[in-house]
Amino acid sequence: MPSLGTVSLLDYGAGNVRSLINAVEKLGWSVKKVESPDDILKAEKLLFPGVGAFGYGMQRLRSQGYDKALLEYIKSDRPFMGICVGMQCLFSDSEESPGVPGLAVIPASVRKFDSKTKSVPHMGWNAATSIQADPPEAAIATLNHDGPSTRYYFVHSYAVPYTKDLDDWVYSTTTYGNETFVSSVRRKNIFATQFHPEKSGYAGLKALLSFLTHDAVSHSQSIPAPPPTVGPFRDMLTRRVIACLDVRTNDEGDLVVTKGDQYDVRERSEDGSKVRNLGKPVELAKRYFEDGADEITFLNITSFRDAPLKDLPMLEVLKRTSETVFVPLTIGGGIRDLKEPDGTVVSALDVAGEYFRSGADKVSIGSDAVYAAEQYFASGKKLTGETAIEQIATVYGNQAVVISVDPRRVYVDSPESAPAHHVIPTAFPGPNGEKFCWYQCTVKGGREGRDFDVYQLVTACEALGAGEILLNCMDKDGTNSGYDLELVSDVRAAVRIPVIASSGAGKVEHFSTVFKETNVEAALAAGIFHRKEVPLQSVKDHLLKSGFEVRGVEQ
Ligand code: 1PR
Repeated sequence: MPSLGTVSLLDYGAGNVRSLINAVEKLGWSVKKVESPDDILKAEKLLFPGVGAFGYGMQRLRSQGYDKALLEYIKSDRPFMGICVGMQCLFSDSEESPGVPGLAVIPASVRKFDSKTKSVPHMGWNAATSIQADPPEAAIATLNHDGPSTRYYFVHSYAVPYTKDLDDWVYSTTTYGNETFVSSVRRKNIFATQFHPEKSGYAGLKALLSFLTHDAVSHSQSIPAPPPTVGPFRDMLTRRVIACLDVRTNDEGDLVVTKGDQYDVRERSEDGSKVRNLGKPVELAKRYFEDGADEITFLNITSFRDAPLKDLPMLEVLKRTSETVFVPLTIGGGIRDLKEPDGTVVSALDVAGEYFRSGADKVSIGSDAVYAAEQYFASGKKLTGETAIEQIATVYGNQAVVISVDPRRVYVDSPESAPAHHVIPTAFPGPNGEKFCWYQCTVKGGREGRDFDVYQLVTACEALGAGEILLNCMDKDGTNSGYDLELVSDVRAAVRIPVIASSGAGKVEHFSTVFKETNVEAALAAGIFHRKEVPLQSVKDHLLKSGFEVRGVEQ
C-alpha cells in the first residue's frame, strides 16, 4: 500500500518508540527519524514522544541542539504533536528536575502527584474530558469520544495541575484521586497528550490518525473560546484486567504459551509429562488485545537458563506482537546480567534496553529483584545505584520496572515463631491448625525458596525505584479458587506503587472481590483466558455491573 504521507519522529533514544512507529505505519503513514536539528527544520509534521525523566529529556534535546530547532519549527506553524514527556517539555519547568528549564511554550509548571492518598505513578486507563468545543473548521487534531467508556492509557508520576488560566491551551482534563490535571493541550499547530495514544487501543489510534490527517489548520486562528468548564471532575481511572502468557519452549522445540498448576507446567498424563501447549504467543496476544485486555504480560518462564542476547526468543515475539497490539506490553523472565557464550557479560540494563527497543513498555524482574532486595537489607538499606532495578528505572523511568513476586505461604503458630519475618494472621489455618503465616520469596520460577519475605521484598524494591508489583502466589496459581486476598491486602498496604493481583482467578466474581477487598489497581489471569473458560469481555461486563470503572472495547 502506498504511504499516505510522512511524519518525522523525534526520538532521543530512551524507551519504546517502536509501538509509536508501528501505530503510525498501521495507519498507512511512514516515519522518518530525526537525526539532526536540520531534520526538524525541514519536517512537515513532527511527532515527539518524550520518554524518561523531564530533565533527561530536556538535556538530550539541548545537547543535540534540538531545543532551538523545535522552537523554530513550532513558531513556523507546522503541525507538532507531543506525547507524555514530549508534552511536558512544552511547559516552563518540572518538579521532577528542579532548575532545568523546559521549552516554555506554555507558562505553567509540571508537578508531582500527591501519593498520600493514592498510588503513584498514575498508571492505567482514564478518561480525557474535553473542555474545548470542537471547532467546525479543522483543528490540529481531535479526540474521539465514542462514548462514556472511552479511555486512554496513562503512565506518569508528574502532571500539570489544571487551572482555568490555562484554558487557552487545555483541550482535555483528567482526574486522578483528588487532583485534576491537563491531559491534552491543543492550540493552533500544537497538539500534545499526557497519555500514550499508541498504547490506547483503537481510541488512541483514532487520536493519532486525526493528527496525521488534519492538516487544514487555520493558522491565523486559534481554537474558538472554550465553553465554561464543568465540574466537579470525576476520577475515571479504570481497574485494569491483564492477560498473562507464560511462554517457554516445549519438548518439540516450539515456543508455546503454557500454564502451570502451582507452577508445574507439565501435563499429568499416562504417556509421560509433556509441557502443556495452549497456543502461540503472538496469536494469543492479538486475540486478547481484540477481546479488550488492558495490558498483556509475557513471562519467559525458563529464562534462568543462559542464552545469547541475540537469540532471546522473546525479542521476536515482542516485535511481532507490537505490530498488532496497541496496549502496554510487559516482558518478564531473564532480566538480569547475561553471560554470552564467549564469556562477555551483558548488563541487565542492556538486556532491558533490547526488550524496550523490540516493543516492550515495561520489564518485570523476578529472581534478580529478590537478590537485590536481600542486598539492600544486608547493607543497612543503602542505595548503590548498581542494581538492575535502579539502573533501568533511571534510564527508562520507574514505571518501566515491574517486580514479579513468586511467593509461597509458610504457616507458623505465632508471630514469635518467625521473628525475622512479617507474619500475618490467617483465616485459613494451616495443616496443623496454625493461625499465622508469612510469605516466602522464591527465585528461579519457584524452584528455590529464600529466607526472605514478601513484605521485605516489595518495600525494598519500592525504595530501589520499582514502579509496580506483579504479585503472583504459588499456592493459588492455576487453582481457579480466587486470589489470595490476605496476601494481596498485605502487599497493597505495604507500598504506594500500583499492585497487580495474580494467581487463582477462576470466575468473574474473583475479579470484583479482589478489587473490592484489597483495592488493587489491576488483576491478572492466565488459565481461564487460555482455556476459554471465562471470556475477557465477561470480566469487564461483570466489573461494570459491580460498580467499577472499566475500559470498554472500541473497534
Ligand atoms: O526470575 O526474573 O527470570 O523471572 C521469571 C518469571 O517467570 C517470573 O515472573 C515468574 O513468575 C515466572 N515463572 C517462572 N516459572 C513459572 C512457572 O509457572 N513454572 N510463571 C513462572 C509464573 C505465574 C503467573 C500466572 C499467574 C496466573 N506463573 O504468571 O500467569 O499465576 O495464573 P492463573 O490465572 O492461571 O492462576 P526471572
